[in-house]
Amino acid sequence: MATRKSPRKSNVSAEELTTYYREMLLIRRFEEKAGQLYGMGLIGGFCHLYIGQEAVVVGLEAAAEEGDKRVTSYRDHGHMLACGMDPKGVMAELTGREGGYSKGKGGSMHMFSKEKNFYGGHGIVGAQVPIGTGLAFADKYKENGRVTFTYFGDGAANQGQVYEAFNIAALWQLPVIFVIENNQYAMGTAQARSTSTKDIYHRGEAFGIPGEMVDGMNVLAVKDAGEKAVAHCRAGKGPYILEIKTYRYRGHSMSDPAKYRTREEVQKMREERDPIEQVRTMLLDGKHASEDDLKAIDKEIKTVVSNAADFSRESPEPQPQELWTDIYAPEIPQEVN
Ligand SMILES: Cc1ncc(C[n+]2csc(CCOP(=O)(O)OP(=O)(O)O)c2C)c(N)n1
Ligand SMILES: [Mg+2]
Repeated sequence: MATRKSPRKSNVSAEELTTYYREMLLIRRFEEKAGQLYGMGLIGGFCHLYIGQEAVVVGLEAAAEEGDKRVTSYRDHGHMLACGMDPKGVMAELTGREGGYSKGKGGSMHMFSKEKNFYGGHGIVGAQVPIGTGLAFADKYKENGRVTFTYFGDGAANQGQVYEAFNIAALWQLPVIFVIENNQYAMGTAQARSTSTKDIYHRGEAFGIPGEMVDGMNVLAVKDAGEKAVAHCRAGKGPYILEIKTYRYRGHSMSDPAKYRTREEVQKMREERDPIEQVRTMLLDGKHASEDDLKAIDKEIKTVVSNAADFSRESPEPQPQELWTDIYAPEIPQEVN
């Protein structure tokens, strides 16, 4: 199957394009700010930025409906923002403050929102794949028509538990979309050094799971593919695999010497394939927006991000007695919403 290079353009409204522009820009600016706060020593622990990959979550969220679920790895800030979580709560969690989504006790890799059906944030590579499959099992059991987006990386795709999850998802025809965010590197290891095949989307064939490859730098291509996968799952046909080819501009985490690729490689991707620039060009060329309109959006996003950063510095640190809370569930939940 070929990469989707020329998604439909004709029936995309100016409003829709502007929404994607705004959502991707929010992630980009938020991550840049997180990088700055990390540099200032305000964020402790690990911090994995999503810069470059914005079209993946924004495109897939455009294909999702209310009540659908998502779960991902440690590179999770973009997923949270794209599903509508509050930038203030996310940033305050990064700085370990009370106003954070996990009350400042989880940090970058461990945030959740029941309200937005965001099930983490997981630091163990691949751990979220069986979890996402389990969420889909609950939905199938309850016959509620919901779909779970289970995101993982190209590196994680080589893990055994992924294939155990594929097997059970196919056997029970679970409504789960396995989203492989192939950013071409697993820490410092290029895909070609770790993975026996160039493409990964066909890894479900042995289980009867259809898969397709998607241009992850093009938000419209991602949305199209997402809609197809969602329709497949909602029709009760079981799981679907999307291998979304993308690229991260920053290091694996904030402490990455970046010796495994050249500056030129990153620069080329930024100049030729940037997902935000692509939408910007579509908006301007199609006369859907003027330079001034886009400047106004940039300004608005800047304010949202700077308010989030202010909140993340002003919110107090958690009280010491918080060490003893949120450890065990007070009761075993009988009903999962
Ligand atoms: C089970 C396990 N093994 C190793 C690690 C260390 N580790 C953290 S991220 C990572 C690479 C994963 O790469 P990929 O799945 O491609 O995701 P990306 O970071 O590119 O988003 C590794 C090996 C870990 N966290 N968990
Ligand atoms: Mg990767």
